[in-house]
Amino acid sequence: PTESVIVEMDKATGVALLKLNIPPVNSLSLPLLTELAIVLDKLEMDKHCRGLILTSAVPNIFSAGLNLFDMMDKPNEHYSEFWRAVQEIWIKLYGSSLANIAAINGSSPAGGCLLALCSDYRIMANNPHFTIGLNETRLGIVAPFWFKDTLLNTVGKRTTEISLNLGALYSPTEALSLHLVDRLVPETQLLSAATEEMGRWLQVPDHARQITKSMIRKSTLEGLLNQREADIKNFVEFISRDSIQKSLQFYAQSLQKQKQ
Ligand code: CO8
Repeated sequence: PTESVIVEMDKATGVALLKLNIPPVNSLSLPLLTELAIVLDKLEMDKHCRGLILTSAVPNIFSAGLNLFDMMDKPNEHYSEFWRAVQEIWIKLYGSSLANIAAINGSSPAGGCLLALCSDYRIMANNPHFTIGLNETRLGIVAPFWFKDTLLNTVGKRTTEISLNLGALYSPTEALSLHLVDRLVPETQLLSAATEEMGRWLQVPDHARQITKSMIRKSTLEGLLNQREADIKNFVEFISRDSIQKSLQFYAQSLQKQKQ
């Protein structure tokens, strides 16, 4: 069977290249989130691993975000398990002690954008067909406070206000100008640019970089850690509403229609 999370470890540098590999769109389903959590734990515990480059093995798509079908027409127990798994990935990635660079080689809406925002540095392929952003409101749903905080910490309050309210998806050039991503490179140079950038991060002694990272991100992480159960309850209550289910169904159908 093909692996859904491919990890290539460079033993010489201690840098792991992690590729999401769930065609067609790397949507974050419960099984994928569960596997990703195991992989991230292993890397975190590996004494030789210092850095993580996050990318996609699927052409033109970094990640389509959360799997819509995990949020549709399911019992509340499923919503609650799914949401706990989403929280877990954010806690692990945003709180990772590894230097983490996102090599964004395709579109990256919603949960896909969140994954990239967890990295320390984002490099995106400069292809005008790719888009990135937290577009939740366009689906009639609301990005939770910790999605908002992650964006806020990256781009500031005014850009967060505009982009979350509008559910805006940005081209690479726009994303760069808003500091949603840090650098654009031609698609063919993405991985070499990410590897080179990683070199810069690994020049800093790990302990100093890790303590600094934690100092900057700790209070944001605690925001969720202190109320995980309430956040799950809130999600389940919201997503199981008839009106929200209708919005999601409408959106899922519109994705299908675009193809016809
Ligand atoms: N989940 C499940 N299936 C998906 C998803 C998804 N997120 N995105 C696309 N698919 C499916 C499509 O339905 C399609 O299925 P099929 O082949 O059966 O028709 C297949 O994947 C391929 O999709 P496209 O034909 O659209 O592929 P393109 O290459 O043309 O486009 C895109 C790729 C740009 C990724 C496009 O599919 C897209 O825009 N997808 C939707 C992305 C999106 O809006 N995701 C939001 C998910 S919500 C989220 O992540 C955070 C939620 C926070 C919850 C808060 C609640 C309180």
